[in-house]
Amino acid sequence: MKVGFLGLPGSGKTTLFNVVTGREPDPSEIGRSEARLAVVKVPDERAERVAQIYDSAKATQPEITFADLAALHTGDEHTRRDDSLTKIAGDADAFALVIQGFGTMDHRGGPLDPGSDLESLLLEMTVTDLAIVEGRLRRLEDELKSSRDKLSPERDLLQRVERNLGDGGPVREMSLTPDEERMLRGFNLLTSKPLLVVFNVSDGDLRARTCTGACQLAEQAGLTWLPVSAALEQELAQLDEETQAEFLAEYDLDAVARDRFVRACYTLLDVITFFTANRHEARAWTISAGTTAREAARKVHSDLYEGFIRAEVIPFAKLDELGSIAACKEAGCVRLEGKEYVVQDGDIMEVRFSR
Ligand SMILES: Nc1nc2c(ncn2[C@@H]2O[C@H](COP(=O)(O)OP(=O)(O)OP(=O)(O)O)[C@@H](O)[C@H]2O)c(=O)[nH]1
Ligand SMILES: [Mg+2]
Repeated sequence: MKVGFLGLPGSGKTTLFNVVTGREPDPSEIGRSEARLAVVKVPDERAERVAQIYDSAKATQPEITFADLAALHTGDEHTRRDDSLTKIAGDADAFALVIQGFGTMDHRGGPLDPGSDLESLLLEMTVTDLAIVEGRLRRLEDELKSSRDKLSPERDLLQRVERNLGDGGPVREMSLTPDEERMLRGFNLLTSKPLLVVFNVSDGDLRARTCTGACQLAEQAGLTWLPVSAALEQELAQLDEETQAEFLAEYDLDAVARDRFVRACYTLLDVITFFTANRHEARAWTISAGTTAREAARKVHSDLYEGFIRAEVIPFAKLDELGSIAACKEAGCVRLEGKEYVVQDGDIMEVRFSR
């Protein structure tokens, strides 16, 4: 799972990225254009328990990758098309849109206006998707002349997407069948991915849990939003736990931005965790809710996907309660599932496959 930080220049992407991933600021990286990646462990105490029962040498926690992406330019600033948003965004599974809410001036020296920044970023994403869909539709018309009906479902779907985007609607809000979702996946459309709006606000706004009206805009657009103060959190990270706790209490926050942010990403991404375990390692894997057993097996290794026969599944709750695999077998809690089985949060899966 990869979450990309998108935003206008100077909105605080890198500061927030450092806070969330626990990295030290590096002045040499200012103004660079390539993405920086960092993997963050998301502690899940079930991994330790699985390791204990399977007598595994180690327990590996679930991970989430964050990408500090290059700054985005909108409107008249957006001149160079090779800096296209799709290229910047890469293969992220979701985006955190970082909006500047601190200070009085924006990156161009104009008055700070988080609402207008949010609107122009959302528009930029929609316009980018629209260009991709229209390009594909043009090519399809030619291909349809030679191969007729085979491609017409794709055309019909893309026309629906085009109309939806044209009305300003993000793809993530369309109701699509699993087949349609599969068809669209390859286009990597920006508005099809979950989006979290992060308002990087001043201390005062953090206390008030607001962002000068812009948060209402996010709500109207049906988006989840989170107020943080990246600069404050950077200072917080240098303090000992006790002083940190005092600070958090003063701002009436239940956790540091890192934890609040990772939690919000998990909810937003609608992900679940499954486990694999053997003598060497008990490992937690993060997948989207609704993933089938065969697709989940692909996360572990492509051989497991290719040669998938079936999966032996034990739910974590049963394993935890009964305390051993033998006891689970005896109680009839080890199930055999086929490739279409929808993996459940906490499943321990052993895949049977042919080479
Ligand atoms: N006061 C205040 N300043 C901040 C905050 N977050 C970031 N800054 C400052 O704003 C400037 C830009 O922050 P960055 O984190 O580099 O922003 P960015 O979005 O990564 O910038 P680009 O990568 O150049 O687009 C830096 O000088 C930060 O110290 C904040 O919450 N409050
Ligand atoms: Mg930066």
